[in-house]
Amino acid sequence: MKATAKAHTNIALIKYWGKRDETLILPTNNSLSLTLDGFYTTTTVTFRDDLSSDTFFLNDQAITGEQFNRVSTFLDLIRSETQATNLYAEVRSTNHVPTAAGFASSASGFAALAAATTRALDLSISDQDLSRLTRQGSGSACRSIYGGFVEWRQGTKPDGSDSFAVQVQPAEHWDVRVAAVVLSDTMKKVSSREGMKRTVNTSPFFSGWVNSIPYDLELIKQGIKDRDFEKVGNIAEANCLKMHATTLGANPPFTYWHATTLAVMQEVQTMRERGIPAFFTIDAGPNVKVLYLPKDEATVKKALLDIPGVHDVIVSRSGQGVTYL
Ligand code: 2P0
Repeated sequence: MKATAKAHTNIALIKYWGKRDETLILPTNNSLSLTLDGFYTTTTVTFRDDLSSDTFFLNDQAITGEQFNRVSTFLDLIRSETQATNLYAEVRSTNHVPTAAGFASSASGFAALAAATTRALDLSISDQDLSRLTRQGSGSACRSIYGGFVEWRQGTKPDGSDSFAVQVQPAEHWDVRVAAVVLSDTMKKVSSREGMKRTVNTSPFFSGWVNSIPYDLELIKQGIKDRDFEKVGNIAEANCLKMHATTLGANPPFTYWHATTLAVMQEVQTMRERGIPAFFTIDAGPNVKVLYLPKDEATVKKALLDIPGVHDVIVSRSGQGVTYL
């Protein structure tokens, strides 16, 4: 009863920002992401009859507290939903997601955990069911089951049975690159869970955000299909700005941006004025991700590294979905 799975993280081009059910992790809007091959987690799950509780090791360190509880609660969910075992498990994960890069390692982490756990229990489960299950560990993780461009359909049912991700286009469809711009000062004050909740509950801009999603989603999917980089980049950048605008309307208001975040955003816009198609997107933290095409890689990387306050730039191609090792 042992299996190992590998899952990549993903970057949202249409953001998931807001829950309608916090326990089941059901979102208020559809979202769309690109899976990234540069950042991933491998996880081995072993169910053992000599354990009196679950154990979790991350990069060979024993983990306790909130991080452990999220893993153990997720295993409880699989045990109770599938009735496949009542044994406890040893979970060993290795994160190849530099924490400083500002990617939520929870996306690759929960996707790899769900895949390894269901495989260790020998459950035959469709990708859709795996995505639905993974969603309950961390929302954005349900998109990491698949490679390439992926849409998480929010669904309408209260039990969440129709809330899961589907692949829009495989990684091979289009070679789009993403540069993760790592800032020197990356302290994050508001977690994405708390930030989303506060925005849903208090921001008068939240309804505007939600109402704008169907249009953005339709256009970006057409742009991806047509490999129209200007279209996809412009929609992704505008969608990110709308998400971040909702936080300024929250009570108390907050922003994830630092001074260097703005400097990177301005440099990306300057690159465009110089004829280099590059577009930014930002998650629930100060780091910036920049979308660009392969021919511009050297230019984009150099321009970003030259910005004062930028610590590193890590580039990635589009990646594959979950695999088993
Ligand atoms: C996203 N983010 O679509 C958005 C954009 C952050 C900004 O998904 O509470 O770690 O575990 O469902 O998935 C971060 O939130 O939150 C996120 P939970 P998650 O990628």
